[in-house]
Order: sequence, then structure tokens, then C-alpha cells
Amino acid sequence: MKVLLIGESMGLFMAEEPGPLYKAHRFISSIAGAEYNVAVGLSRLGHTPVYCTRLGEDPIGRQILDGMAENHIDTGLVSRTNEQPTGLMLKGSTQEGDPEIAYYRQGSAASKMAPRDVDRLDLSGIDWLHVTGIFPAVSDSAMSATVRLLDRVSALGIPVSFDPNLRPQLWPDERTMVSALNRLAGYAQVVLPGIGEGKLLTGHGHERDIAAYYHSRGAPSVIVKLGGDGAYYSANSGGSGYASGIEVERIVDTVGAGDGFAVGVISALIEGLPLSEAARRGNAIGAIQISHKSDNEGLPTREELRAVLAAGKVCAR
Ligand code: KDG
Repeated sequence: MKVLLIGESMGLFMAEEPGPLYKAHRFISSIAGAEYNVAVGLSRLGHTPVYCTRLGEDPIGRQILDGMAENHIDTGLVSRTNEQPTGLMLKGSTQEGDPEIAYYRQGSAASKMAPRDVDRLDLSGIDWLHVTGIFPAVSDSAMSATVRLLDRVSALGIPVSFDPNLRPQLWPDERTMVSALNRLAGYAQVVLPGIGEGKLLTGHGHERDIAAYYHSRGAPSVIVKLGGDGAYYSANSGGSGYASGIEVERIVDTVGAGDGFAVGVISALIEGLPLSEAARRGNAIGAIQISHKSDNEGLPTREELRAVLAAGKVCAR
């Protein structure tokens, strides 16, 4: 199945030794970007991700393009420019909790995307669109491009999944972030907030009420991610419950867990599995993801996924 993603992928430099980023000397180079991570994960499971973005005509842009090709991501909707650089991101190494992050993406090539860039996209053959709250946060024109794309795919009846992926540092203030993300969620068939995100976005403290909030705004399905406790899923048409968490022997890096979760949910739904199974697969891929350092290199093949689902846990590598 063909899944369209729109986003910004960046050069990622991961510190090798633990400690604050400003003291790091050695970095491993890789590729970041929530939508890129989801694209890699879908491709590993045999689907065809089509990635729409804009890259600089620079070495990082070239590295990302090569990364897409290696991962069998369709690059037909990638454009390149000499006018702005590709964005960058640094990530610290930590033994515990979320790693330190520093962005160098303001004014990047992707941030200059605008509605005219999505007006000319050929959407024939697209089965699904996945949107996160990161790309629309990078600039006003990226927000407008996202809305234009959502309008276009909605008119064509293409289903949409939406992961709010809160990045407060990319928004001018919390109020703007909350109203923009809830507006975007209104287009989605499946909304995928983390429990903390859901609380902030809806003002409700319980996963059931968060799901009810998005149902009342038109989303047929909601899955609230509960971290190690798994996920709560709810379908407007009836059917809700909990998918229990998958045990992880050693957490290496929490970044990208939500993207892994989205891969599980989208792949399951486009394969016709029920929402409960989508939540279970989301938990499994999220768990695999946090057992790896890179934002996307650990994403599983179908065999690896099957093994984790059968074992109910991810063993330390
Ligand atoms: O979800 C993982 C992403 O956070 C990471 O790959 C980079 O897209 C990114 C961002 O903006 O934080």
C-alpha cells in the first residue's frame, strides 16, 4: 500500500559519549525526522512510503536522498534547492530519560514549503496520509501546506492518521500549538496522542476522556499511548480497550518511540486489522524502537516484528 508523508528530514548528529551536548566531541551521523522514521518503518514492513519534502543542494540533503533510496522510500515528491540548507539536529547521549536535543532548522529548505508545493502533487494511487504536528510547526507556510494537503486528500476520501508529536520549542506559544494541532486532528481518521500530549491538548486527565474529545471532533478512531503501560484504543463505532505494553529489557533511546508506534498502527490498519491489533502492533514497534540508539535504524522487518509479538518482550541487544 502507498502511504504519503509530508515532513522535514534532517541530518542527525548523535553524541557518542554521555553528558551535555556542549561537551560532546564525537558524533555519529544519521538521519532524523518523525515522518522519515515512519516512512522507513513502513518500508521495512513491505509498504511503499511516498515522502514529500524539500532538501538543500548540500551534502546532508544528498545523504538524506541516499538514505531514502536505500530504504526504498519513493522520492518522486522530493525537491531540492540551492536557496536554503537542509536542517540539522544534534542529539545527546543519556543513560536515563529523554536525550538533549538541539535544532538547526530555522529557515531550512523544508521550512520554506508552501501550499503551491502541494497543489501540484499527483495523489493518484495514494492509500493513506500520515501527518505529524512537527512539520506544521516549522513555519507558517509549512502549516498552510499541511492544511492544503489535508483538504486535498480529504476531498479524495484518503484516510489520514495524525500524531500530534508536541515540540513546544518550535511553536510561538502553547495556545497557538494547542489550537493548531487540534485543528489538524480534526481531519484525521485516527488520532495518536501520547497521554501527556492528550492531557495538554484536550484539558482532560484520563485516556477515555481524551479519546471522547477527539471523537466529538470527528475522529472515528483514537489510540492514546500510555508508555510502558501500552495503549488505550477507542473506536467511535464501539469497541475500546487496552493493549498491554511490551516489556523492554534495556531502554537505549526514547526518541522515535511514537514514530515506531505510528508505523505499527498504520501498517496494521492498511492491512485490514482491527484497532485493537493496530494498538498491539504499535506497542511492539515502539518498544523495539526504544531499544535502539538511532531514530530509525532499529525499525523491524516483518520477521523481527513477529518474533517480538510472539515473545511479548524485546530482549537487550
Ligand atoms: O520523533 C522523532 C523525531 O523527534 C526526530 O527524529 C526528529 O522530527 C524530529 C524532531 O523534529 O524532533
